[in-house]
Amino acid sequence: MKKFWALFFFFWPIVALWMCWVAPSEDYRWWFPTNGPATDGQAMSPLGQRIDDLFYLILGIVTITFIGTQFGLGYVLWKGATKSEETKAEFSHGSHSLELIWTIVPAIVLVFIALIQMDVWAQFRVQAFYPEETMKNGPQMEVMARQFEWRIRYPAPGEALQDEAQPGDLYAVNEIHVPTGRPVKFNLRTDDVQHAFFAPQLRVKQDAVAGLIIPVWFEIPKAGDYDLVCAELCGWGHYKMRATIVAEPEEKVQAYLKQLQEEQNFDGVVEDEE
Ligand SMILES: [Cu+2]
Repeated sequence: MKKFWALFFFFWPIVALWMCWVAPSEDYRWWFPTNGPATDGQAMSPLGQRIDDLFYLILGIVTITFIGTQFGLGYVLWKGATKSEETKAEFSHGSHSLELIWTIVPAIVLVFIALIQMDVWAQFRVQAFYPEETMKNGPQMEVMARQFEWRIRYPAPGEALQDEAQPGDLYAVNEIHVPTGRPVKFNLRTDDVQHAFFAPQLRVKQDAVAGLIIPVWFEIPKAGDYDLVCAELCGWGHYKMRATIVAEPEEKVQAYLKQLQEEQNFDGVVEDEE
């Protein structure tokens, strides 16, 4: 029975190794969302791919640590299990050098992770590091989260987006049209409680906080429909806060905005054809 427990703790690192090996493989892709145009679980934005790389790096570090500690535990158990009944127990006051090692090594690993993710973090969250294009073009639209939908406000074609609603603004609900192949910046706001903008395939997640206008950006190289959901439990209709991000060539976005403008300006009067 003693040996069983030693083997038991040897067994789990092997399972962990196997899981970390197969999880990212194309057959499984357990870690990441697989719906949308990408069915293979790949991030659909360049920055998202870098976030995934960080995830896998940390997964690797955690796996190695887990295997190390489990084997250490297994070794000690096995040693204890194979000792004869007569062997007396040894009492130890610990090892100073061991304690130093398992303090310094994790500290180095944590500092390493902190440093290596800084660049991605800055690009994702710090405005000064956003792609230059997003600074030049300004926000393309406002995404207003409210119980329980996403309201999109575009400036009138040719105009710049203002924080306050303008008479010529164009509105849409639960559908965002963005051009492919270049960074798109928008202002995220909430009309009531806290919500969170979550586009899983793009690896973009940002809280919408009452009173704040938060600039967010992403880039989608491949045309297609991407999911947008609310990732903050915001009330009974939280589950209904689903929208689509339609990534398409610039001309199509312009055509969509033009159509939106026509629909919005339509006064209900149809000219008689006679
Ligand atoms: Cu919500």
